[in-house]
Amino acid sequence: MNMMINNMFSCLCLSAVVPFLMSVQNTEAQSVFVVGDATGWTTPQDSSTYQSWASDNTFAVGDILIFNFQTTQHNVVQVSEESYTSCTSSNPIGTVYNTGPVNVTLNRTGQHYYICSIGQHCTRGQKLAINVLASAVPPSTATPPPPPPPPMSLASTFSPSPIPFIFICSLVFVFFYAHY
Ligand SMILES: [Cu+2]
Repeated sequence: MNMMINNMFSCLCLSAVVPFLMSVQNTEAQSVFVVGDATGWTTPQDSSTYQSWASDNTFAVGDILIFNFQTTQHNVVQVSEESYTSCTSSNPIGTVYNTGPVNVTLNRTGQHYYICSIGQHCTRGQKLAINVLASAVPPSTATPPPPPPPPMSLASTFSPSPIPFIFICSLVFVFFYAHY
C-alpha cells in the first residue's frame, strides 16, 4: 500500500512539473543590428549595399541600430522619404549624429530613412531605408507566461496534462492489483 501511495505522489509531481518547465522559455526579444554588418556605415562599393542589407533583416520597435563609422568621415541623419530619395538633409528628423559609432533605438513603427549628409556619400549609396514592425516577439511566445504552478492537489494538477497522469496512474493500479 505504501508503494502505491509513493507512486501516486510521483504522478502528481510529474504532472505539476512538466507544464512548469514548458513555461520557462519566454524571453524579451530585442535585436541589435550593426548597419551593413562588416561593411559598417560608409560609402559603399555597391550603391545597393544598404538596401539589400535592410531586406535581409526584420526590424521591430525596441531594436537597436548601430551605425559604425569614424567621426568626421560620416554622419547619420534621419530624414523623410523625399529627402532620402533626393539625398537632401535640410530637414532632418531629430538629432544629427556626428560622433561615431551611433546607437539608435527604434521607438516607433513604420518607415525610417537614414542618410549620410557628407559630400556625395548619399547619392553614392550611403542611405538606409527600413520598415519597423510593431513587436519583436514572435506570435508563438506573444502570450503572457502562465501563472506559477498552483499548490499540489488532484483537482489543479489533473487538468494541465491529464493523459500522462491517467496513463501512469493506470499502470500503478494495474501493478497494484496484479501483485496484491
Ligand atoms: Cu558618409
